[in-house]
Amino acid sequence: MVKPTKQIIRPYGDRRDDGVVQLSFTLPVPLSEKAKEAAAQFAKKMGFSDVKVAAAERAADNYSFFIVYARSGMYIDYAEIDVPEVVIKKMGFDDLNAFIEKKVKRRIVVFGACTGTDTHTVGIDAILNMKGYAGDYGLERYPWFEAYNLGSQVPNEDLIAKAVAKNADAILVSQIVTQRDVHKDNSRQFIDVAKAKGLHGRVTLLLGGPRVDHKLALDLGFDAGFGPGTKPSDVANFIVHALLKRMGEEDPNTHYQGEPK
Ligand code: B12
Repeated sequence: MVKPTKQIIRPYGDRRDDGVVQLSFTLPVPLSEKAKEAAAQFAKKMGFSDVKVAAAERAADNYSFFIVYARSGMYIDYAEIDVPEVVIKKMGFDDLNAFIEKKVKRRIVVFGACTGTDTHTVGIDAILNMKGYAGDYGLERYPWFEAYNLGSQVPNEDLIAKAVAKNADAILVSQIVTQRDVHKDNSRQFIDVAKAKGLHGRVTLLLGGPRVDHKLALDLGFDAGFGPGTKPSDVANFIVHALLKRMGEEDPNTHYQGEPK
């Protein structure tokens, strides 16, 4: 393989390549000049130079919040970075519905829930609910999707059983709480059950949440991962693409990088 040409990059503050970054953190001390000096020394200990404490505020009793500008001598070779990404050419609402009607010739069935002990529903609602998110319709609004949103704290087994009963094409798992990596443990358990039921490779399995990215989802055994800012149309387009691929009808023009083989 031809090695890519180096592409060295550094952070940009005032001038290109000056290495200036902005840091924010909280220290467990009341706000004072001494606290500001502690924040500056902490930044220097992290290897930064030209440290300036730009803002310091009381965060709570005995806690202070700081914004620090500082310079780093570090750089990154951007050409060396290789990360899987969901990249598909998106179709709009009407075009995608017409495309499903023409190519799939039936409604696409999707099931979603926030599973395990997680109570957060806003993320999965954003993707599935009629009203949608950020000006984008949710999957319930698509006439060519049949979407079921089971809500929060749904056991993985229940989500899978209900999805299987309706011959679902895709299952959407939302994981918001990440304390002690509970999202990873719960997601692994979901994949174990999905494998035991023979769904792996047959049903599109999607993971989403604020600490989820495509690489993590692939590593855990899902077909794709979606993080903060995901729009329902990103998910709708991905599901259609994945389904056509399984049907052997993949449109080469909508190819995305990083998809699992
Ligand atoms: C609202 C909220 C709540 C509400 C939830 C109400 C509800 N019905 O959902 C309530 C008050 C119930 C709540 C409870 C708790 N919460 Co809370 N909560 C939040 C808060 C403020 C907003 C979350 C939110 O709605 N985001 C908006 C949505 C749109 O964003 P999103 O979830 O990231 O979803 C997007 C993407 O991630 C993606 N996506 C998400 N899921 C999926 C799934 C698929 C398949 C796909 C494709 C995409 C996708 O698409 C969405 C749209 O772009 C966050 C802090 C914050 N500002 O984020 C804390 C936060 C998530 N909560 C937190 C905690 C700790 C809790 C509690 C444990 C607190 C407690 N001690 O009781 C409990 C949870 C108990 C439990 N068993 O789960 C922590 C989690 C920390 C961590 N690292 O895990 C946070 C980060 C707050 C904090 N900084 O401490 N919470």
